[in-house]
Amino acid sequence: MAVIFPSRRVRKTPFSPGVEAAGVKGYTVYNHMLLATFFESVAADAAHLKQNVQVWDVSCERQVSIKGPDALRLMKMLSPRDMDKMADDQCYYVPTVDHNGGMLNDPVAVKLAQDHYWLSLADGDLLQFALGIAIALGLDVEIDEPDVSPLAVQGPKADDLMVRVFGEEVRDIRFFRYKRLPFQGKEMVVARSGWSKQGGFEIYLEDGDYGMPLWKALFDAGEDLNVRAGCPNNIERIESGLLSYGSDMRRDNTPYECGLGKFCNSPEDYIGRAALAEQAKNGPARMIRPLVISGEIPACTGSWPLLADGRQVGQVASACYSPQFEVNVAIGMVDRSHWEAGTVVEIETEGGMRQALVQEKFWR
Ligand code: THG
Repeated sequence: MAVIFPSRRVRKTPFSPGVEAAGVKGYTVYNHMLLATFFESVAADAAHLKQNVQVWDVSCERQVSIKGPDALRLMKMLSPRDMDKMADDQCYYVPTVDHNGGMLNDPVAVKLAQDHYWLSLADGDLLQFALGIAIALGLDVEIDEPDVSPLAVQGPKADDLMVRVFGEEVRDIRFFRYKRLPFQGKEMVVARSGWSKQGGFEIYLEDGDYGMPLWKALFDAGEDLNVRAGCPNNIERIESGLLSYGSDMRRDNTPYECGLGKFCNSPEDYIGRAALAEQAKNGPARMIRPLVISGEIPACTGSWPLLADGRQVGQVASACYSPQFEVNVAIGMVDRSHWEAGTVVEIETEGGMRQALVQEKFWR
């Protein structure tokens, strides 16, 4: 494919000079911003990630800042997840839905204060939904997209690298918790989270001017750890079952269909609650399932229908060959009639029909 032109619409990030210098080979656009897709090859990047440590420019995980006296009230309307149990230093994975229970986004919520939250977005303009509700209800909140750019440090050696830049304290950060730690005199939110199952952290850079100094400090400190520039890795995330909003699920899916029902535990009357009541009780009619596809498969650049007896029983929007597990791994949305592990279905790829087997679990 041809190159992508950055512009005011297709934004660069505070770390773009580092990503370019590291030899990025592919970009996608996510929240109107550049996101790298691979450096060496997706497979080589995945192998390196599983053994070492990588620094990922995930600035495109843009924050919606919700601040003010009514911040918690708005968060409770946006979140199917019980916000009352959220600790002051906690992050929550929060499926957000519309009035029909349809997925609008699956952000990570970060609680900065009782009256201040960030929603760290997947690809979608959730700010406009939040703003619309705040305006319609006359809520006393300020909603904006601040100059906050997450940088992920992922892989089994992430703790060792982060200690060298932020100090021993990083070891005590629990999963989906954060600490405010100084870098060159500037406090940064450092959370144990990230879009891989290899462990690691996310640093929420709150001032773009510190971007390249932070990038450089991590690479200088990690030379003997074989640190490399990386990015969310399509092989690793499919193996791990990490969902990509817009691909694996969209507004025509509910959190229950996405396997995110456990995050719908709010006692409050959030937007979409009534619409989800039936699925909360009886379960969804289709669900995200891991699949193994036989034979050779082309790159999955759209979605492939799942068929059984000539009838469509779902679709696959993420699939690739896994060098580690030596099979084609895939994430499907599969009808109840065919979602049980061991069920054989057919997949219609651009390269022809393939057989696929529904799996018990992902490869995490
Ligand atoms: N980190 C931050 N922002 C993000 C992402 C992130 N925004 C975009 C995207 N990723 C949002 N989607 C996800 C999907 C999965 C997870 C986080 C964000 C995730 N899930 C774990 C899992 O499924 O095992 C843990 C969920 C939990 O137990 O709370 O990490 O990655 N800042």
